[in-house]
Amino acid sequence: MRILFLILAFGADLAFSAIAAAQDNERIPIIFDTDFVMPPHDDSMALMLALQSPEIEILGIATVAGNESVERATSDVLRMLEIANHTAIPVYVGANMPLVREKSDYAVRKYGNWYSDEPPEAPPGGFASKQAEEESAVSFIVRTVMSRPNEVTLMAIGPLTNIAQAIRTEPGFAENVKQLVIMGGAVALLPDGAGNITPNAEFNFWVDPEAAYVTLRSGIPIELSPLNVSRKSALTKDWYEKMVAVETPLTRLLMETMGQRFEAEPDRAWFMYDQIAMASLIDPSLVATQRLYVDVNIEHGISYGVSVAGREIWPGAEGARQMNVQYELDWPRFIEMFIERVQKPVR
Ligand SMILES: [Ca+2]
Repeated sequence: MRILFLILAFGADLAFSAIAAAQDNERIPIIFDTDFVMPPHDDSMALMLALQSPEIEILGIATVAGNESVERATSDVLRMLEIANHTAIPVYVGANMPLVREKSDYAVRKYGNWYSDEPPEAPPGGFASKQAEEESAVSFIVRTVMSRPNEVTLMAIGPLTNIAQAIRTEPGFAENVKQLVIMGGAVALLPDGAGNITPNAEFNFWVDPEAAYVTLRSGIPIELSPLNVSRKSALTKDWYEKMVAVETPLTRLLMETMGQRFEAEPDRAWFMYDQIAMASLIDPSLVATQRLYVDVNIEHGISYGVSVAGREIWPGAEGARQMNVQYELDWPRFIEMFIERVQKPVR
């Protein structure tokens, strides 16, 4: 009888271990590549969603210049990991400048100089004591993908400079990436396809058009989350108030950094961008997609950095690849999931 009990107990223990292992195996290993800035910027909310989602395993975070300098992206993301109690996740510093362009026109226009010329301002609560790794972002991305062939998903929600450099550094890189989710581009073929930095160009692609061109043509399986799907979102004051109704370190940060925005403009609705790209990896049924060929214009002129999509290859787009292009969003289900995840206790 005692032996039987031991066998049962041991068996049950094995069964529990098997379940735990299965759950662990089912987590999607990702590299989070970001031009991170604290809220109200979208990258930070996309990272909150990833950190609070049991389906996702973040292997490391790579920073890149985009919204702000790579120094600002790095110091803000290090601080966010402290606030979210995830300091074990390594952070790697990536590209400080686009692949080809000397400087970002955006930085020069917005700041009057190249934004790395000045040190970043301190994030909420001050600079983190956690430090970035010595290894470069490109080295980390290449090493991780090549050591786990067809297992790693890249979540790229900034300019694609690091990803393009990884593609060019290692000839076998592209064929060993499981999937690449990109927030970028705007597709005129589908509704809501205007640009947001020039009349037709989306910001991430426009900051580094050559990197977007290299990446989209690389052959990596791509899930593209363009402005067309971002524009199906509407973060209003009502949703914001629901979001911060439960107090956690994350919702406190959202209140500190987003609250003023809704007080100043209570009737305005805000788009969500990177958050949707991240959510679509957790639950692909939140978005509708079409298979389209997508290419990026790298000719200097009025359409520099513009993404163009077609159902067939068109003259000049020879070599463009087909990818999943998101164009529709189940907004209520998306925002409810986002709020539920952000409100969970910080582990
Ligand atoms: Ca971003």
